[in-house]
Amino acid sequence: MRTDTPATIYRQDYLPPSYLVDTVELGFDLDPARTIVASRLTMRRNPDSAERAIVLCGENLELVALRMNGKTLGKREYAIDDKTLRIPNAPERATLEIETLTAPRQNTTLNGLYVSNGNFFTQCEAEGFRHITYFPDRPDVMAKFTVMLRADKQRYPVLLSNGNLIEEGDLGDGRHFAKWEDPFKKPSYLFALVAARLECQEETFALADGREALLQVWVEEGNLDKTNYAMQSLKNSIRWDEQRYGLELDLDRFMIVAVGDFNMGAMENKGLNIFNTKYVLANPRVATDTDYAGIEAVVGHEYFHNWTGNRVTCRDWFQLSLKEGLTVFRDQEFSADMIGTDSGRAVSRIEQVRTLRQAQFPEDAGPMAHPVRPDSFVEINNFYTVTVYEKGAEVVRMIQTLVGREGFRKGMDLYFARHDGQAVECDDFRRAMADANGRDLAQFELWYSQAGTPVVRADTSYDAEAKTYTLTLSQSCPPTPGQQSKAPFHIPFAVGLLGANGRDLPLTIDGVAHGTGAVLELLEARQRFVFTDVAEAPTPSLLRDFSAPVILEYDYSDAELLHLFSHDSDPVNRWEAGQRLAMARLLKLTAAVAAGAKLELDETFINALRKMLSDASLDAAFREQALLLPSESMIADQLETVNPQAIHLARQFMRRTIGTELRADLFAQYDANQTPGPYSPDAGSAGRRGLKNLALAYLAAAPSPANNALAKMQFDTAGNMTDRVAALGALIHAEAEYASDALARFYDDFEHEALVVDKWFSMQAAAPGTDVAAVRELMLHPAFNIKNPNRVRSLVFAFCAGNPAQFHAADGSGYAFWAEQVGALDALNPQVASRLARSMDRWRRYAPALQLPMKKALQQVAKGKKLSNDVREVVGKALT
Ligand code: 0A1
Ligand code: ZN
Repeated sequence: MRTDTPATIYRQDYLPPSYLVDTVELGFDLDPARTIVASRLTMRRNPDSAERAIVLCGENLELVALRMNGKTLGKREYAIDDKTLRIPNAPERATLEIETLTAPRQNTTLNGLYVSNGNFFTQCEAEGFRHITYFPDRPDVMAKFTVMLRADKQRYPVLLSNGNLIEEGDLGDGRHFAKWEDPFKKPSYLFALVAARLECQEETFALADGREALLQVWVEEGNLDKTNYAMQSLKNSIRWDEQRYGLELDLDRFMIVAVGDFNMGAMENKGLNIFNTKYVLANPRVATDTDYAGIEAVVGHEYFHNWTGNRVTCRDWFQLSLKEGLTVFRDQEFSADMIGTDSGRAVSRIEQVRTLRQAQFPEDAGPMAHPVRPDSFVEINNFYTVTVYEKGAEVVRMIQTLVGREGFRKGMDLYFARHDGQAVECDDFRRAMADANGRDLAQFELWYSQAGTPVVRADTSYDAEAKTYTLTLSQSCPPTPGQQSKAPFHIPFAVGLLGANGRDLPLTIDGVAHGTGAVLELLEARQRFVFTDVAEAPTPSLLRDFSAPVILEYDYSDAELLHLFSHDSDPVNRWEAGQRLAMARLLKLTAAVAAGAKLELDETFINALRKMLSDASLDAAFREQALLLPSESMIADQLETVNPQAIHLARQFMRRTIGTELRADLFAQYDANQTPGPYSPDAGSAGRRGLKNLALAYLAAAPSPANNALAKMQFDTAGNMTDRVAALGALIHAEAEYASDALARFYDDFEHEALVVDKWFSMQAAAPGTDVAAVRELMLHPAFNIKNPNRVRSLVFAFCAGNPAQFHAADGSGYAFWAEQVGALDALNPQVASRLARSMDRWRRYAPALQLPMKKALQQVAKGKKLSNDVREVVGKALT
């Protein structure tokens, strides 16, 4: 029976599986219209369960045959509904043989077995395997898989699955087969198959223990010129995990396959990672520096899952952050180590902080707020969130800050020693870290169980006579859905004190010298820390390196911020000081726009930016970060009532003023940061391009014939995609005459590169001049395809989530468009629809004139007849 209110699943209701599966033999007769799946499961009763029935999950399957221990089961010997197959009174040991039918070509959800551009792929996390065959589809059931694939040889020359290829050959009748065996037991969500016409770049790679592994990157025909960077990133990942964590590749063969239709970034299936093309394909002609960085991070991420996720997996999906938070932390550290300099490490930290503020803090303050380890969900696919991933990574990072790098490694070693081959909980990870280091991390558990972003308020006083400096920290955390009051968190709080000369002062706390930086541990609601022998009234540098994912409140004066912006030895706080200076002004400007008052920007601020821009002692990448303004949505987050147009105008005014006032300096930096010679995506070159292109963007914000000519010149002569899109963006934002020609030319040049066409759509969708009507027009373009998630993200998401001033048009047209698109997408792909639905999460914070049409649009979606659980949960929570 389907009801209107979908069931909520609670973490506390966890029960162990009734039966365990030792081996799985799967046979696939692949046909896009009608694929036959034969499964043979050897099962035994779980001594830890009181339940006597075998319970298998299965959805959208046609059951053809069911045998137990060699005997066909009669209709009365099992019960079946649209989600479950139950065999009551099953024997202690059972061999089940199940035959089912599915229709992969009809599968537009991209979940389970589906067809993309004529090729077969699977996506089984979190609960996709149940769309392929009946199975106890839960991560705590781990089994050994053997897979036989049969398909037409011409059409599907490549047949891949997890583990090792043990046999292949012809079947006659134009079909062929391949048999794969995965030596490691795994949960069903890590199963994968690919049957396709593909080509690969391959290499053998020497592992630390002397074994050799075969590495392959599989792509569609015509893309072998874009696989080098993914292959290089894979090799770097393998090396890094060996060196930093002593973790080796445990397979003889490791494959990456790129697919153009994919709901997420990539998937860590054992030995057969399946990737969104966006995170595999790159060459200088089609990919930007950001794309290259994304490939390195995601290749690393999926590879690192082999240990943190696959060898040790999750007991249940509430534990998702056990693998995701830890693996994001690992990929962040990998990327930072690949840059290899302190300054580069700081830039990656700054980017992480920006993501948190841009996406995670708003989530934690909205209707979908949930703990890193959620307590309940309706649809697990809605919980692949920035909270589980990025905040989860921050939680792991804080543990490392508390126990130190070496202590963290000891904790990891103990974690694997205890749990290799198991399905465990977040608590098991925390316990391993605590036990390996003799630390009490009991209070730290609250980071997993309490939602919301803590606010830490700092107050300071200097006693010149006693030469003491007192820092008082108080913490609080706002209520979140289902959690009215919060207990104090265990917060690592890194600090330094700057003298008037800009240098760090030595720190002494309770008679103990701490060098020039200390990590304080805030455990109480309010705690005092007294620094002694402080020779002068210092400027405090608080929450260095963003040592905890909190909102820090401190009444910095402009003078203190300017001092930190010029001198702080912690680059993250140096950047932060600049962000605070900019934010204060952006908020004033926003109020001025709304009041119709005159807009002004002080010279002190402009001069600070000028100095930063031209400080050749600093890396270009850092200067770029320091000159980037807080985004419109970050500004919105600071306001009680959001007026998106006022925010946009205020920020535009600041950008234009920077472009005007710093014109000469921007031109100078534009010239100074050229990267002659062949393109290389290394951090140094990317940083120079970043600063150069930021200079171009500021110049374009203050359009003039000379500025526009510079953008045109760069567009016409660009030797790589980074420079080309930067120039095109500048032309579009300057509304330069040449912009439409440039857009047309860009399309003509890259019409056959899907990922570049995505850029073409998204640049237009996010442009200030693009309204709903223009987006609707773009949707009629022959290259738009609502079934392709990348394309939908590049147009519909880029507009609804990335163009706030237009999306929130006063006439409510943006909201009506949103409702329409959520509905249309939901009928095809609920996961994608549900993500789009989230762009209205924070509707209550907008001015009353916008709130009403937003609420109406949400209600309209909510009353949709055939709404998926995915979308129902999101809009339901938004309206609660
Ligand atoms: N585990 C993957 C993310 C992922 C999750 C769900 C998917 O389909 C619904 C696909 C991928 C990762 O963290 O990379
Ligand atoms: Zn992951």
